[in-house]
Amino acid sequence: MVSKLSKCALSILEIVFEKLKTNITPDALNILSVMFEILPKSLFEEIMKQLAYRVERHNISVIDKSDVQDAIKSVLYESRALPKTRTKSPMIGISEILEKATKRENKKHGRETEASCKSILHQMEQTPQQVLEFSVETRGRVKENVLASKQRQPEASYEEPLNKIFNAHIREEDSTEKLRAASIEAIQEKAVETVGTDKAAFSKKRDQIKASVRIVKTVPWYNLSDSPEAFRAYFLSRYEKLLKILEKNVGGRIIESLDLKPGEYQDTYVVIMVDSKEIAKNGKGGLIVGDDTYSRFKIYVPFDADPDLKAKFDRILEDTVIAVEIKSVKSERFVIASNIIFPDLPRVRTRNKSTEPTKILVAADLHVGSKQFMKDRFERLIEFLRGETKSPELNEIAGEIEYIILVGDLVDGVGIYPQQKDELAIFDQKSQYRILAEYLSKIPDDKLVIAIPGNHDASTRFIPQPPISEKFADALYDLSTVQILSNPAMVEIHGVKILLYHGQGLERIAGLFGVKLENVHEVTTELLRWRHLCPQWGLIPQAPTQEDHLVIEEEPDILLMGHVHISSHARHRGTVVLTAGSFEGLTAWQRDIGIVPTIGYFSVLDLQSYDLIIAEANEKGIEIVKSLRI
Ligand code: D5M
Ligand code: FE
Ligand code: ZN
Repeated sequence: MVSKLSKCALSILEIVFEKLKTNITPDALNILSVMFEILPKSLFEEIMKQLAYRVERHNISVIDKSDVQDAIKSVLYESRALPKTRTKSPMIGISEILEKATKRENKKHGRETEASCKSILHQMEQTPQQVLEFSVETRGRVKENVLASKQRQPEASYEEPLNKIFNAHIREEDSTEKLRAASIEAIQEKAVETVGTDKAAFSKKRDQIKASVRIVKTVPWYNLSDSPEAFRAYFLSRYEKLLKILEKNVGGRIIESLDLKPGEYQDTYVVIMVDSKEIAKNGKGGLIVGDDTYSRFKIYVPFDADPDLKAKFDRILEDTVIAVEIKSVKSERFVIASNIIFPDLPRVRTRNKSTEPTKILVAADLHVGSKQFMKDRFERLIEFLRGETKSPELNEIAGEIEYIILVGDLVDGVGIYPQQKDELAIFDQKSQYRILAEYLSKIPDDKLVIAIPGNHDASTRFIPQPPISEKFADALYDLSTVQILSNPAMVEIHGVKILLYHGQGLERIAGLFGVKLENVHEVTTELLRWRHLCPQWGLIPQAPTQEDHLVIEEEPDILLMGHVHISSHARHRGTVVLTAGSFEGLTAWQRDIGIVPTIGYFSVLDLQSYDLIIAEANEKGIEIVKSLRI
């Protein structure tokens, strides 16, 4: 079997294992050799890195096949090699993946690979699969015996720099303060630097820009641990943040499960993190299993009591935090509900608006570097921003746009999913950013570009994603007109609070609710109800950071997302929610999953009047698709 490994794979193995003075069992080597054969090189290298990390961390001196399996699972879990319809099981369908790969490879390599894959599949099935890191099950267990006690673990547990493994290009850890200072500096630079002919006018405008942007939140690079303590701290942080919001919403007292005594109740609530829900056997109600910080208990939600209750029950996702009004308590561990309250936005709220007319332009998913990057359409967009269209009306709109907000997937990246190389035109991420920077440098200097990473950018593969790595996107960092923040991030422009999130998980949430992506606006507003950008753990790669940065703590006036490649707009309790279209054409992968992208679509929103324009950049130029006041 060793002979099947090519020179390259052997040299990788040698480097890794020589350095670590580790032995490798023949069956482990066997699995690796097949993985080398059937996976793209970049994925194989990630697997080797992950393995090296495990060896280092667990002090392993002999690598067994289960170590290899774990490493493979972790890496595949991060990549798109996941089966498309993953069930609730945290296990990635590794046998499915191998099976598919075998079928594919059989065509190329003939029967030998088939035999070896089969034997490996067999071996894997013999070994009980271990629980993945960051899995739902890990979370479940952690929550069960950990949320039930209020003590946080000491912070010392955050010493494993996991990101070192998952992101070779990691930057030094920055403090939020440092980032803020840097961003203010960048904006100040705009104020002093003068370009173009009308220098005085530009510099005056830049002064205004400087005065009108405040970075409310950007997530710095983090160190990470997959220990139970890390999960515990993460979920406690989520619970506590949402409890604070719920405390304002409920019109009664909140009690802890410790104080649940049998009897009837009024104006009394428990606040739980949902573990699971199901329709009760009688079909007339729902059952929720949830935790507060003391214990796990069951809640029965009678649908006949209030027609709203069924609708509310349907909206609950796992790991959301909700308040339940208690009708009665049957036993210490069984509550009958009379109402469900979501953290949500307040019903009555004054939406912030700018005191002067100013517009933001929102675009996402440029995917520079993809064969499908719609260069011509993007050039029409830049022309529009330069006020160089044939339409005086459009040029006037462009003149009022002061901020260009790009919500992720700026470039296509490299090795983001298996077989991506077939879709790539530019194979090096640094060059992809360089080309993007070239385009962005053509935008007039009196406009500020604010950009965040998406799952294709050079940041972590988990959310939250720190700002794009400077090492890869140096060309962007060199532009004083570009400000890069994390995903998610919050800025305040002219007093208007804007939450930026790439949108990872939207496709999964839509799937859970049976909503087609064309109707994504039906689920985007749900994020505001849950006050969380992706509540159900495990839908997408998520990091158990010390603090849950995905909780929507401050009430946003505007929530901007991309990712789904479909333009949408919605409004919930005064907050505008937009998803941008894409500047990437339909890829084979997207065709497979049945996505119909709105290509070349972008939005322009006035922060004073909340007039919204949805427009399309196409071969002819810029066409306004829709105008409305939102
Ligand atoms: O996402 C491109 C499109 O693919 C977008 O509509 C979301 C969808 N997408 C992304 N990841 C997944 C997974 N894992 N399953 C199903 N659909 C997905 P992009 O991020 O640009 O590749
Ligand atoms: Fe995208
Ligand atoms: Zn994306």
